Parts: sequence; C-alpha cells; structure tokens
Amino acid sequence: MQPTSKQRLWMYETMVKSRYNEARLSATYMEGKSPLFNMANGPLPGEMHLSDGQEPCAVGLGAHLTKDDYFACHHRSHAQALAKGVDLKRMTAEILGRKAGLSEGRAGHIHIFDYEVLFWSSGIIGQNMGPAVGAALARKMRGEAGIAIACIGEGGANQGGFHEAMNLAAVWKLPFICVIEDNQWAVSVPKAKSTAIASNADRAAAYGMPGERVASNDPDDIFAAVGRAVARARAGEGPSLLELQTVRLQGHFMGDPEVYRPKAEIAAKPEMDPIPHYRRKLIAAGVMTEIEAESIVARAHAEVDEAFAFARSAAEPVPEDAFDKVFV
Ligand SMILES: Cc1ncc(C[n+]2csc(CCOP(=O)(O)OP(=O)(O)O)c2C)c(N)n1
Repeated sequence: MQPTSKQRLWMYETMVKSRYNEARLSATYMEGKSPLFNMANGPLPGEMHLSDGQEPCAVGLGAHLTKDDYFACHHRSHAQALAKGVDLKRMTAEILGRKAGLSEGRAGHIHIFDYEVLFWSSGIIGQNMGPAVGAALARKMRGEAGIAIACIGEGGANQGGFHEAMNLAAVWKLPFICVIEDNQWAVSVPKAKSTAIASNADRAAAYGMPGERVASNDPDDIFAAVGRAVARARAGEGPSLLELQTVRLQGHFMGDPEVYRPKAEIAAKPEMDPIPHYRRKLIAAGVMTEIEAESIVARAHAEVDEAFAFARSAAEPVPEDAFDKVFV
C-alpha cells in the first residue's frame, strides 16, 4: 500500500512541524539554564526528550489512524502526538505547565494525554503496552471500531510487561499493533548490548503473530508496513509487531553530552536526517515543487509559533489547583 500524494504532503508537513516544534521547545528549555546547566531552572524545568530523527515513524503511523484508534506512546512522543492530531496549543501549554494545558499543567512533556483523540504517553518504559492491549480488548469486547497501538523504544522491548502484553494480545487475537522504534540507543546502551537478536521482528513468531522490520526510516516505507498491520487489525485478524529502524538525532535528553556515542555516528547525523531526504524525494517525484515545499514549511512554522504564543501568554495554575482532581 503506497501513500497518496495528499498523504505524502501531510507526512512531510507534519514532520517539518514536529522538527520546528522541537527546536522551539529546546530554545525555550535552555532559557535560564546557562552558563550552569541546571534542570530545575528556566520556564521549562525537568527532563526534555526530543524526537528529532524519529518523525517518519510518527507520520507513517499517524497517516493510518482515526480518532477511534488508541495510541499509547513513550517518553519521546511529541512527533507522535502531532501525528495523532493532539491539539498543539494545548500540548505546548501543558509542556510549559500552564492551566490551559491538556492536563492543566500537571503532567508536563512526558505525560501527554488527549482524550479527544485517544492519545497518551508515559515515562515508565514499556508501561504503555498493558493499557494499550486493554484498550484493544475493550474495542473487541464491545464490538467497536478502532484499534490500539503501543509505541515503545527498542530498550522498552526488554521490559517484562512487553512480553506479557504481546502474549495476551495474540492469545485474545486483539486489534493491536506493537511498534518498536529502534533508534539503536537506550540512553547510553547500544541495542547490541541489551538485545541478543538484531531484529525484534523475529520475536513476533514466539507470540504467534506477524513481525516486520522496516530499515529505511522513510515515511513511505513505514506507511506501507503500518498499512498492512492496520488492515489486519481492522479485519479482526489479530495483532502485529513492527520494528522501525530510525535515528535519534539528539542526545537521550537535553543536556546529554553523548560521550558514549561513537564520533563517526555523531558526525553522520546530518546525513541521517530523514526530513531533507523526504523533501528531495517528493520534489523528484513531482509531488511538490521547491516553492510549494517552502510554503509548507512556512505554514508549519506559523502554526508552531502560534501555539508557543498561546502557551507563553497562558496563565499558570495557582497553588490551590494542586489539590484539584487528586484522589484522596
Ligand atoms: C521502567 C523504567 N525503567 C527505567 C527508566 C529510565 N529510562 C528512561 S528512558 C530509558 C531508555 C529507554 O530507551 P528506549 O526504550 O530505547 O527509548 P529511547 O529513549 O531510545 O527513545 C530509561 C532506561 C524508566 N523511565 N522506566
């Protein structure tokens, strides 16, 4: 299954939007954090994990999903959130801890939750697998349309909860897809030191489901593979496992000096960037011209700028709000 021109343009625009969103987030994050880097300082305290390089996974998935599909993501999830249609203004306000945020500023950047489009993310590695399988079970038991996707890193694929969830999804033949974004690194641990096999797609056989690895970090290839898994899930044929080879262009989190990463790999980052590749590909295929590409970039940037203007002028919660919506 190949994407239409319209879908390809949407994938390009969403990748560009996500990349610029990360750039604005990282600039905002660095405010007040120099000369001495202290995570507690600035308008955006705490950790910040950026998804630069992994945008093709987000858009190749998002292009197939509807509002009825659950999407449970990980700690590096801004691109996926955008691709699922999470409200950018409210997401930015959430990340900046504002009352207008998706969770009224309580959750921050790792725990993006948008019930309107059934998207959530968690910072507990592999935690999203069980709830996503539960969501798929609910869809099946109620006879409802919609499937569930869990997206984890290749490091997360070694968590115990991953295996339990995969087994149940297969035994119950659920409308579920597990997507492993293999960026080769789990913080500073390379995949070869945590995983005895090169491709996690091989694990699918052990659960009795199809497994596929996409090694290109190209939105069109990912779109095609996801399309096969989504069609299977929607047809009631059960779950699938996909491993997408991608690249983490930034450190594990902001402030990570990446001393553990081979110098050659760091030097190759510009060449590994999927967005310029896709831009050239779409122009060569006649899907867009240089001028059209530039107007897409301008539109995407304007949307992000608008979201930041909204978030930065939005009110902060008051201390009393801390006791609201809390189970006691
Ligand atoms: C259960 C659990 N263990 C450890 C951590 C600390 N931690 C945060 S991110 C991370 C690495 C995750 O690697 P991977 O799943 O490959 O995702 P990536 O960061 O590469 O996107 C770890 C160990 C955590 N958040 N949750």
